[in-house]
Amino acid sequence: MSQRTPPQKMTLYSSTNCPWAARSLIALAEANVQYETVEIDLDNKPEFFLKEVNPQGKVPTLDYAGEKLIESGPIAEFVADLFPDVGLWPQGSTEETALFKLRARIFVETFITKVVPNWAGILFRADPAAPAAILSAVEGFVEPLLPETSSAGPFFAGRTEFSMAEVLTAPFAARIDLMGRNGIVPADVYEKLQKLPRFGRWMKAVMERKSIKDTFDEASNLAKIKKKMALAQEKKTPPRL
Ligand SMILES: N[C@@H](CCC(=O)N[C@@H](CS)C(=O)NCC(=O)O)C(=O)O
Repeated sequence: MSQRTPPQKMTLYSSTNCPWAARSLIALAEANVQYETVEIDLDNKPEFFLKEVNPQGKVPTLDYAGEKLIESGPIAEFVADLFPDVGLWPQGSTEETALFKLRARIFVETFITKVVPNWAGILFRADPAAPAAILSAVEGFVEPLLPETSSAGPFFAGRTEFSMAEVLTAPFAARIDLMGRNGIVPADVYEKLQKLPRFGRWMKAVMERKSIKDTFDEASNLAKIKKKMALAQEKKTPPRL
């Protein structure tokens, strides 16, 4: 299917290994829209990026017809609003729609506040307790919010297509899955995650989604994850006598 042209020119300032930027990449891929990407090296930010694009120096930043939009959540919301037919949010102001949005937002908030800090615990603190904490957060908080396995689709609320619930959480789920497949999340923990009936089904479907396959550079992310973990490990090592 040919890509749709946006109403105005779009340029996304992004970084391959950033899960927040991945939210924008996924939303734009779901919308199948044309845009330009500028890869920002976060370890060596170009001067023009800080001066002309985002003085905060953060990705994602979306340039929409000259207006610089920041923050991954609002950027994804903007894409969903600009292309409502994509269905990232259900349309219409019905009670059903309002409840879907509310529940999806609770799901995203739960994922980000309960699971992501433990994922960050592996990455930035080399915390040996973090993988088990991911499992218990998913089991305790995320699993009950996902649809039953008898539902038509594996995605949030039993949908067969992505909604904003996936756009905003999939980058983190994909990175946890990658870490599981590469032994960074230990095999027993990863296996238990995969065997959770709802989450296991959801995560598998997320990884098979075209917008994830097209936007997630596994080799680059894995290398960066290993580098960050090595740095975290070094900091934890007490100085030699
Ligand atoms: N709240 C922001 C977080 C974005 C963020 O922290 N991006 C990181 C990369 S993953 C970044 O740009 N870091 C560069 C810096 O903070 O200097 C969002 O959701 O867009």
